[in-house]
Amino acid sequence: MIEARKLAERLPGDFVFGVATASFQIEGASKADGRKPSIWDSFSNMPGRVFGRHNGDVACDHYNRLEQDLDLIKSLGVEAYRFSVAWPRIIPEGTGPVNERGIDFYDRLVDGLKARGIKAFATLYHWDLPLALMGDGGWTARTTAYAYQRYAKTVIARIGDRLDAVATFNEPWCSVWLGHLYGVHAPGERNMDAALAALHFTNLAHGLGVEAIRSERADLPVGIVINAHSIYPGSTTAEDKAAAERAFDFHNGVFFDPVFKGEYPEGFLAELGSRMPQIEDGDMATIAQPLDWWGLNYYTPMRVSSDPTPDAEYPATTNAKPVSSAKTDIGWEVYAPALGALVETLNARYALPECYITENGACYNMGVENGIVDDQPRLDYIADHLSVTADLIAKGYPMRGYFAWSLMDNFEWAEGYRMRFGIVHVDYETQVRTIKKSGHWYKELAEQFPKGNHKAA
Ligand code: IFM
Repeated sequence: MIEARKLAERLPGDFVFGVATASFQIEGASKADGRKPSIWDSFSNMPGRVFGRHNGDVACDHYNRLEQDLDLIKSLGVEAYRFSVAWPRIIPEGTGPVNERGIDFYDRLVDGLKARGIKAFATLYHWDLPLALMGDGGWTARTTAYAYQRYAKTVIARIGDRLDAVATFNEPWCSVWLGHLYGVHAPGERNMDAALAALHFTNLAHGLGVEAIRSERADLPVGIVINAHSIYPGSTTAEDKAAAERAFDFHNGVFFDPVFKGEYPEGFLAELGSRMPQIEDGDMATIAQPLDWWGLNYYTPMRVSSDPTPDAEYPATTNAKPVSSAKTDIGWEVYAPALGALVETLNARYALPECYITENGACYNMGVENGIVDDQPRLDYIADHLSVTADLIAKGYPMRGYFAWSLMDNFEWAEGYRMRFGIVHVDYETQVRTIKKSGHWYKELAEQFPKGNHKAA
């Protein structure tokens, strides 16, 4: 087991330790104080979409347990909390009236963080699109990008003064490809043309959001959070290497190239450009405004082979075998070196600003026994990935902080509540929170930062 103190010695004194959550996954109170449904409320209530037809009606009841959960965060010794704002609480129909009672919740949240000396990292969009916007086509409509811009401006005008950082989007890969191409996430489409429209309008919304945020608070550090994929060819054949390049463009390049270079990848455009929605003059410049930081969410590598099926749709890849036999309970390969390789590759390809690991963690479903949750594999997973992060810093990469996913067990999207990522266990019957072994270890580590507070060994 990696000792927390030894690991701390390898990280800079101002490295930020935090915990992360997202609105739909923890808040519950889905009808409270003027909130209206999001696409995840409707999706989770459709048969066959989410395991056990679980939904977000109650979740971790965080909305009603705010103070107690903020105390929990404080008790973990972390310096920062990453949360997301629910658009359906702020502008319940997506466009139209602003719901002051919804904003009040985040007002109390950021005040509660400040009162406890915890930094606030807000994400404006973590997938809970107001359902009413589906009437216009949701993310497949250009108008949604402008609705998002107004929403972003509204949030920052009210709480931006107390935020330490803001991200426009969380993991656009999921809301675009999982939501519109693979049908696994809301709204559940399986249609490349729809997905390409969602891709461009999400990227555009990011750029419009950056403008909106800066127009309200020029000094607030703005970024985007991307679940970049660490892609390996399944073999050393030229076909598989070419497949890995295509996969890079499709899974990473379509977000990184627009945001950091102002263009879509050439290979991707050659294959799918004719099916993209209209890209208007100025769109790419809007998308590519310089950012203050970016967030990396990393969990597992992606291994691909070339798909031999004739006419296979771009990127024409299939899944290749994992290299490591270690898997988490959700079935994801555990392979920490892929985090290092990913950061190196991305920095070689793009001029990136400073980076926070905004999510990293593991799904293990052990429960409470005699008051204890012994989740040693999660502890090892986090320690190994932090160790890779320390190596990256030693090589000169600007890694500024790490947020454990997640503060507590929560609604794991299509998997419902059966998959647990928390460093704190949640009993969904009683809403009792129990800090897991990994959480105690994380606290020991986090408490040593900032290092001005270091207690002598
Ligand atoms: O729970 C999710 C989170 O919402 C986004 N990143 C990945 C996590 C684990 O699947």
